[in-house]
Amino acid sequence: MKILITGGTGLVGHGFKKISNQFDHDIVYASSKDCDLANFDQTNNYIKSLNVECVIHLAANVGGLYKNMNFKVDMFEKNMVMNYNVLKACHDNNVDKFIGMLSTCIFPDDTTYPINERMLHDGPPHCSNDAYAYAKRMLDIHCQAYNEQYNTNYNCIVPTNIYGDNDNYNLDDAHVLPALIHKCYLAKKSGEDFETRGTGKPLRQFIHADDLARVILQLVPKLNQENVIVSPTEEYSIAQVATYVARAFDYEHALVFNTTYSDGQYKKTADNSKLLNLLPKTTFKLLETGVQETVEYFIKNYPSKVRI
Ligand code: GFB
Repeated sequence: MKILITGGTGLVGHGFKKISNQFDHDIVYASSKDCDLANFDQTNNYIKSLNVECVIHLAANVGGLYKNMNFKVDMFEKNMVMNYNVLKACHDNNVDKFIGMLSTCIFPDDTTYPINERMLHDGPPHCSNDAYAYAKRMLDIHCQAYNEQYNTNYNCIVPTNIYGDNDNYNLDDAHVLPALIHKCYLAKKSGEDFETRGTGKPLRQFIHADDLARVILQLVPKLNQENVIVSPTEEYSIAQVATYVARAFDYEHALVFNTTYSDGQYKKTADNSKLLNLLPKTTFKLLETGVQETVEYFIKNYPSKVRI
């Protein structure tokens, strides 16, 4: 297939580049330098020019808990505009298949666990990321609208917290794992405490970007107007994650928790049984192994080749 991947130079885009040789696709990796997805005419002309059969839309304005809490307008507006432009351009240029990216954080906060694909609109999301969550929920609604009116084959993947090499390690905007890796690196260098924000009690599921990319390409021929949660089953406390990071830096003794910071959502436990029905042999990298590898990547590439 000829496939366009938007956000092709980001965390998951990088994962696709590492595993795509396992598949026989002609993949175009687009970055914001190739096309401003906030501009409809540019987006439409770009997708028209490529003549692709499938679009995997990874481009998004994303960030960790604290970025979501502090930049709600950006998280809402930039994602609404990009998603609207890309999906409309896909339809206007007869792209057969679309795969968008949601996240388990957009599901209802007051719910029963584990969450599954049918529960997406059953209630308000957590207040810490409601702006981002509703923008992403509208992508699902937009896909369904096209599928019902034009019988298109537009789908969404729902990953849990993603991590891996080419992540954003900015201390304020990053997700928890890259933020802790950057902090532990700096703490060890200066001999200071390794501070984890919050109580360390919240629970999260983590998927390595390479695993996510591989699973998405395996799902491409199978998806038919549906959403699929993509996640390992295991759930870890933030304290356990911080311990894995500290252990990878051989700096466990300095781990402290700053409870003046928000914990955000306590958990968002996701049910991956639909995925395992579609792809029974799916395996995921163990978190401790993935953390060790990502720490080695960070140490090797800091500061010039990492986003900080
Ligand atoms: O990955 P994260 O920022 O976002 O994880 P969410 C937040 C959890 O990690 C909270 C703790 O419980 C924080 O208290 N934490 C500890 C830290 N130290 C740090 C730190 O230095 N930085 C960060 N960021 N967290 C996001 C959503 O929720 O999940 C996004 O807001 C997105 O929209 C993402 O969907 C996948 O897991 O809470």
